[in-house]
Parts: sequence; C-alpha cells; structure tokens
Amino acid sequence: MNEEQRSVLLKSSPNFPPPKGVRLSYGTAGFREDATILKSTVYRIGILAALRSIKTQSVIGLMITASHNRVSDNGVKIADPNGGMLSQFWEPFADSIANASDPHQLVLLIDDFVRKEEISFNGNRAAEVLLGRDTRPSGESLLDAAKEGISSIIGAVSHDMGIVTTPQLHWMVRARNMGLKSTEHDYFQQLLQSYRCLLDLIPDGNKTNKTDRLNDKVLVDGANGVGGDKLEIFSEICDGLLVEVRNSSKGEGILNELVGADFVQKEKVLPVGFGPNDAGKRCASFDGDADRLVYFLVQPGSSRIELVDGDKILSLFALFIKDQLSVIKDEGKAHNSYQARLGIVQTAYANGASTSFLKNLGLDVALTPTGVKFLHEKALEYDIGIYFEANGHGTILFSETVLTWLEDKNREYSSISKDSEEQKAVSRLLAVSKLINQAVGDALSGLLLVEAVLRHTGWSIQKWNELYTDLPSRQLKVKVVDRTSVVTANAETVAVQPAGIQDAIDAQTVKYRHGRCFIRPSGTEDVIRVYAEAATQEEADSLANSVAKIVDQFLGSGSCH
Ligand code: G16
Repeated sequence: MNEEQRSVLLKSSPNFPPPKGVRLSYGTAGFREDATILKSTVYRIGILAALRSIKTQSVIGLMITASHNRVSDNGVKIADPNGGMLSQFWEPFADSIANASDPHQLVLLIDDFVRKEEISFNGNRAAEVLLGRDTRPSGESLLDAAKEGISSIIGAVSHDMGIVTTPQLHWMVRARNMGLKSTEHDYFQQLLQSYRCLLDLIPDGNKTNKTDRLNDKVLVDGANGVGGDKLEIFSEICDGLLVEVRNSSKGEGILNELVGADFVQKEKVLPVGFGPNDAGKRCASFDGDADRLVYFLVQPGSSRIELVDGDKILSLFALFIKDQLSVIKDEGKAHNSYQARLGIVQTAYANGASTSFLKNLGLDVALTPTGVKFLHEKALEYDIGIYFEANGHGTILFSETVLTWLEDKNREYSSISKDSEEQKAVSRLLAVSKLINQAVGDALSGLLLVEAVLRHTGWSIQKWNELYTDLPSRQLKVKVVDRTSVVTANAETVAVQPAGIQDAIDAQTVKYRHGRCFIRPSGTEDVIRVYAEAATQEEADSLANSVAKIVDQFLGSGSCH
C-alpha cells in the first residue's frame, strides 16, 4: 500500500470510531448488532469490499440488512463475485478490522493483509461495489458509511442499487460478473420468463381454468419488509400469479415484529394480519430481507398454524427434480451414459422425518453446520444440489456440466422428438435453473417455484404437507454470559465445550421416545439455541426445557424463551 493510500485511510477513518467495550464478530451471515453501534463496522466492511473487488478483479456486493432480527438491529453482508457469501478465508480479516481500536491499528492491519494477499493497487482497474439495503430506518446512514469506506480505497467506486432484497443484490452481483443484464428489471424478467415457461409445461390434466385459479390465491406475509413490496411489483407484471401480499413495508407494522418467516417458523403461530377467515388457504411468509420462505396453513379456530417449512419445500423440489431427471435418464441411456448426480443438503435443524423421507427416495443427504455459506458450498459438489435450512433459506444449484448436458439434450430432442415428454422434462429443468436464484436462497423465486410445482402436480398445500408428518419439535433460546463458550462439532450435533455438557444433554435425551437434541451458539443473536425433537409435542417441549436448564447451569444465569 503506498503512502497516498495510507494517508487517505488515515484521513477518513477517524470519522468512524469503533464502539467502546464491544467485541464485534462476523457471524453466521456477516455482522449484526444494534444499528447505533454499526457505523464504524460498515465503513470498514466498505474498505474490505473494495479490496475484495481489487483482489478478485470482479464486482462485489455489500448489503445492509439484519434480515430476521428486530428493526433496531442492522448488519452488513458481503456478496462474492459468484453471488455467494464472502469467502470464509476473508472472515478473520473482517473480524480483525472491525475490532481495530484506532485508525493506525486499522491501517496496519489493512497493510499487512494487502501484502499477504498480494493485492496490487498498481493496476488501472478500479474496484466496483454494488450496494443494497433493506427497509430499516438506519439503513440510509449506514449506507453512507459504506460509501465512505469504499471511496477511501483509491479508484474504488460504488453503485447504490437502492432498497432491494438480499437475494436480488446477490443475483445482480452474479449477473454483472457473468456479463449478463443485471438490473432489477432484468431480475424480474428472468423470473417472469422462466415461471411462464414452467406454467406452459404443466401437464394437460393439471391445467386449471381461470375460475379455479382465482380461488387459488397464495396469501403472503411480507414481514413488513422489502420482500412483500417486490412481490407486489412482480405480481403486477405476472398475470399467471395470484397473490395477495399482507404486511408490506408500506403498512403500519414493524419489521419482523410478530410477522415474518422467522416468527412463523419458530413460534408456529399466526402472523399479524392473518386470521380465522384464512383457514385452509395457502399462506407463505418471507423474512425481513426476503431470503427465507416458509408456507403455512391456518388452523380453524386456533392461533396455531400448520407449518410447511424449508424441509417440506426441499422435499417438494427434490421430488419434482427427481421426476424430471428420471424421464430424461430413461431416454438418454442408449446414447449417453451421463447421469446427473442429485444431492440434498440439510442442517441438524432438519426435521428427522424429512431426512428419512428424502433418504427413502434414494437421495444422497449431506449435513452441514447452520449457515447458507456451508450448505451452498456442499451443494456445489453435486450436478444438481438442493439445499434448505428448516427456517426457509435455500435454493437449487445447477452445475455447468449439467446445464450443458440439458442444453445438448434439448437440441437433440428438438430434432428427433420435439414436444416429447423427454423434451418437456429438459425444458422444465432449464426453466428451474433460471427461475431459482443460483446465487443464494431467495424467497421470491422460491415462492414462484413452489407455486409452479404445485400447479404442475395439481397438489393442494394440504396434500403437499402430507408428504410426511413432522416429528414434534421445539426451539428455545437461552441468554448466557458468553455464548462463545459453546463449541460444537459434527455439523453442530455435538457440543464439545464446555466439558461435560454433551453428556448431560445425552442423559436427558435418552429419556424421550425419538428424542434428539442439540445446542449451538447463534451467529446472529446473542443467545444459545436449543433444538429438541421427540415423539409428542409435550415430550419435545419437556426435552427442550430440560436442556435449556442444563445450558443455564453450565453457562451462567440467563433466561429462556
Ligand atoms: C442467517 C443465515 C442462515 C441461518 C440464520 C440463523 O439468516 O444466513 O443461514 O440459518 O442466520 O442463524 P443463527 O441461528 O446462527 O442465528 P438470516 O435470514 O438471519 O440472514
């Protein structure tokens, strides 16, 4: 780093002093804290984004969001050149600069990193960062801090994409780096065309008439955030989609408060804006930045819901993809021995019944720790990798190899068996690869794929929900003095620290029929999470409560909820 660069950094960084007495950490998906203490972090991550852009010679994304957290929190996530999460190799650098105590230490850390990573400032290519934010009121001033950070790297430029969903920003970064059209309009057009293609390919017997479709509206809880707004815009250009958005950001409601995918999935109760009149209807919920999607059914006469979570979405997609592949595979055997490897990735939160269901379909199911960065990486190992967390984060990744194979098959069928079932299956898979966000889990595109698959199969949400019966489960969070004292292994299924805690958990778990339980430190909130599963809801509740007490005993006084 030359003197000029050093002095620019030394001049701008004193305007963003770090908060005193707080240790910031790059968690499950970036930094997340109370918005009032985040300016210095966002400024510094702006610097990191510019450096990452120089290093990769690509466009990088910086998203200001705290996703499912309460409205007073905010956060920052980085999108790497392929649209995925920031490379894990850069996370320690993010941690270190976020916690640098003064401008000189900050510049020293940057200098050191730049040297180690061999980041060259000599080339003419400027760094380029796309900026996005969700609807949080703190977003605008944090965006300014990000811009300051980016512009304190000489030659770096930022482009403000405005209020967007997190997956939209990731999609834009990926598209830009692939030399494709990358505006919001282009995003909507891609979804529109691929969604229509899937609808056009619905088997004749399942094509409904217009009257049926009118009764078949999906009701969507937008978490009082950006996702509902974007879905409303999309539904105006998509006449094949019947949707009613509730809890958009234009209403009175507060972001993620008693609404949204996280609330619905964890509490299993109705979000605000839904009531008894919705009993039996197909309902869905996004989270605050629209990277999570869950469906649910309103129970008649109750505030409880029947949750159709990320595991069920995954199962629906897996069945659909597997069916399409089996059609192509049969035809192709004589000419081509290639068989696309379909793989499933889940976390320990996946309901045990879903994992058994998927394994019984003969599918390869892998487990990773929580965090889309881990699931995404694993899913890339397959030709078609479907990953979902139970909380509704997920997508389907298509490898270059499988896409080339599908394109070849499409050409082959066009000449020998146009409009055959085989060609339709190929076209459906190609449409899925364009509809479903290849960069990151996306509630909007996920919803469109669910809607298309349900129409394809002719299934109601009830029928979909009956694929398997979830084992009763309970999630709790326990506030502790220091959540980092819990260290886990084996995809978070075992707590290796503090010593003895896993034995205590196991001693409780064996008392319950179909008992399964694990604990892990959250990467987005200051809590330890407890997950328990058992044969009945009472047993799952009791197991979760007894393990929460164990956490409390081992880790000091806190509160469970
Ligand atoms: C983020 C991650 C998810 C993860 C979630 C919960 O989601 O992107 O992969 O499942 O945090 O993390 P934790 O249990 O560590 O708090 P989001 O939607 O909040 O960005």
